[in-house]
Amino acid sequence: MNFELNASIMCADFRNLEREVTELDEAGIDSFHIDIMDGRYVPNFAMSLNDLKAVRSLTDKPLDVHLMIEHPNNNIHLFLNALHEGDTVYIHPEAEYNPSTTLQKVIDHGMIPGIAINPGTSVETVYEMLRIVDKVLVMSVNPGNAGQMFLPYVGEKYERLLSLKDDMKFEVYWDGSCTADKVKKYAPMGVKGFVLGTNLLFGKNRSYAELIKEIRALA
Ligand code: S6P
Ligand code: MG
Repeated sequence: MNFELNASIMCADFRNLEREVTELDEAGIDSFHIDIMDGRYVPNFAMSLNDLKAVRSLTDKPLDVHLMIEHPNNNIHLFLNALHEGDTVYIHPEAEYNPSTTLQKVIDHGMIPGIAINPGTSVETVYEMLRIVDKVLVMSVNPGNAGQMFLPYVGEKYERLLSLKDDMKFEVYWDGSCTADKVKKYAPMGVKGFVLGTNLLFGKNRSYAELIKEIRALA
């Protein structure tokens, strides 16, 4: 089955960032997921612009940048200028007065536009934007931290979005508490990619090549 694996770099060992990125790259990861936080939209600081630039310089694979910041339109150009064409930028619609204007900036820079949907945000709230974006990152935990528990009420939202994706032309991605049972169940249902953090990829004392091979064999 064809699905993408995205490595959540905020979970990597930052003392050895170059080694982490290189090993993941060589192990066949599909993209690098970069969690940018501002301490306001979410109660944490994970990665920021310089970290993104460092990862961008260490690999030719795509980056998917998950902006958990208030009013990204104010300074999104800093991120867009640091990226390559074809990288993905997700914004949280709740964090912006006019999210479609911000998404248009992403498109005008040659990047792939995406929205990230919080567990408490309904599909109805973002419905019109589904026609603008190419990717929808569905959060199965509240944004801000790795290693949280899956919120079961989000399951219905994945199913609803999967039923809309072909008509409205977007792909669905999983972010938060991605475990083996979720890959097994949701990859065959049509989830296109999974963000891998502490549950499946990091801190295991096993090679990324081995882990990625096992995850790909789940579905
Ligand atoms: C959370 C962030 C995510 C996490 C990732 C962690 O705010 O957007 O990308 O880093 O989901 O995965 P795990 O397996 O530790 O929950
Ligand atoms: Mg994320």
